[in-house]
Amino acid sequence: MAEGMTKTDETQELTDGFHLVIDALKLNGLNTIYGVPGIPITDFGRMAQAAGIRVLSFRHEQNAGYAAAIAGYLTKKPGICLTVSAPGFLNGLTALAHATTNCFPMILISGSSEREVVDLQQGDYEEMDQLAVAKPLCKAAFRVLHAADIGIGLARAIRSSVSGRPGGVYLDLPAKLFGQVMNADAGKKSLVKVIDAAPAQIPAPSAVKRALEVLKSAKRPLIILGKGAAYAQADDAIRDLVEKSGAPFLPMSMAKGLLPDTHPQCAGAARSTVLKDSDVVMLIGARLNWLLSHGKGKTWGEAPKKFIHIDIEPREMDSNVEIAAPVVGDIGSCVASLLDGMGGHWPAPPAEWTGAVAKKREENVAKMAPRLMNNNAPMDYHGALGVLRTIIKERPDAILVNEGANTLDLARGIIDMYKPRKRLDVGTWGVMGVGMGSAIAAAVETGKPVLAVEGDSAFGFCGMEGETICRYKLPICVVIFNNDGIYRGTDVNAAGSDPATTVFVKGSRYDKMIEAFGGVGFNATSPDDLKRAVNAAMDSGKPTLVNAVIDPAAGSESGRIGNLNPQSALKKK
Ligand SMILES: Cc1ncc(C[n+]2csc(CCOP(=O)(O)OP(=O)(O)O)c2C)c(N)n1
Ligand SMILES: [Mg+2]
Repeated sequence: MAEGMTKTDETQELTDGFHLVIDALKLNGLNTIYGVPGIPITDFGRMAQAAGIRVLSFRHEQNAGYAAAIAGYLTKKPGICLTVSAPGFLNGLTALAHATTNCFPMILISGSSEREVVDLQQGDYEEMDQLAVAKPLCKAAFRVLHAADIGIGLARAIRSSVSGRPGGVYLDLPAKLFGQVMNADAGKKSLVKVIDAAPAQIPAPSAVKRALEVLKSAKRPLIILGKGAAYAQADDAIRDLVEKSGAPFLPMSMAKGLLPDTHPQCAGAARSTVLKDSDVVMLIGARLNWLLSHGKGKTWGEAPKKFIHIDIEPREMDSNVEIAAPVVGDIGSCVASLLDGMGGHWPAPPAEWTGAVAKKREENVAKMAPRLMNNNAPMDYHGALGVLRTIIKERPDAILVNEGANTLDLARGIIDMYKPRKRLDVGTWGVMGVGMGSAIAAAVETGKPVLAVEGDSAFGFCGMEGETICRYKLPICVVIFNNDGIYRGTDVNAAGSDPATTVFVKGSRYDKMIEAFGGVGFNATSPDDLKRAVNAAMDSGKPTLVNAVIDPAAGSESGRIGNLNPQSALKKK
């Protein structure tokens, strides 16, 4: 008789830890799991699949974790990643930390070894105090020891991941828990359906009033949209606010498309001008971190600036510079309150300002245009990206995944986005290797075609998931910008022995990798080739990998952020 059971239990229907976890997930509408099987969660995966949960098996937990992270971003429900103990857990942990840094809701559920043995450090199979390891790297971490607590455990994990500022949560499920048996009725009653998991957080009316006063005082207003604004799914209200304000807006990378990049107020192509010359800056779900040069220094110019900051996390305020008007609340509620307060007649910003921004933008767009039309072979970034830009324009519903250095920075500037949450990239940390996990989750969660534009180095971190893409027959076209290396393919090792640290095998044929798994491979040496190959892939919806041959000398060190490389004060001899 199982521990904790009474005599009468034997005649009653029973359930166990396996089924309680499955039932708890389903009760809360969590119907997809991204993971890698093994002890102690292999049977759990099988049972979850049998119970109607979609369980996607990856080749490496880190990629499953990145998939769960972006699933959370796209759906506002925690993405679930499932891993085995110690090594699998650690592989998933990078993605959990990435989710937390990016404010994506995600739950890493990991099997773990026996507490009694782990705590006495007696050398259990895959022994590790996973809860302690996870804690500093996520928003919250929980362990469930009793089957009767599974419902509460998952409820705490869900609420922690999505409420307030979303983030990653770790849920530790020791092997023994899965096999624990309890009365089925009591088990059912122990489950918790989380009601209103991310409650609205309404901003104070006085904060809204203050923010509108500051905005109204602006001669040169600017609105910056972050991925928090895209996450909020308050798309119509955000568009109304931007349009009513008449201010130029600058989308951060993953906020592109919240309003189309071709919108007359979009200042994407006049970024340096608006950052330097604006006098009032309203940040919506964007943080003043390194990506915005911490709100100070050369990028932001000399003129005094006032910041209005809309964010759900009060501690974000004044994190880098003084915030004149903090508005704390969820983005949807904040934007709705601001719109209310603006009323019917909001004065347009001075035409001198909006005109100057529009002029700069047109100049920059015109300067870029001929470069995007070149048909050079081997291709440069502009020729190749010019083609992909048109393909996204013609297929605005497709999801664009993007990583690399030059491949990322140039694609971000060149490829216009037209709809919200269609651009998925490396996020706050600039992580290489998020591409395939993001592409898989994007296809699975939205059912839309995916175009993944990948540096050859970036792809190397996650390329084995090409098999996963083929196995699940996902409509993903991967384009590898193959410039033979990291940043460039031209470095030479001065010592003359091994290859230089930043170069790969020259002329590699990544297209052959996907053919090994039954996918379609193309080798594209010109923009015309690339156009044909990608259009065919997007039309067919078949797993495709295009090896786009890029001039190895075309890129620059670290793409657009070469200035972050440390320099020695010692002059070279
Ligand atoms: C996990 C991780 N490891 C290492 C890096 C450092 N890094 C930044 S960009 C990059 C690769 C850039 O090369 P590639 O993807 O080929 O793009 P390219 O500039 O050549 O177009 C690397 C390794 C990183 N950002 N993330
Ligand atoms: Mg490269």
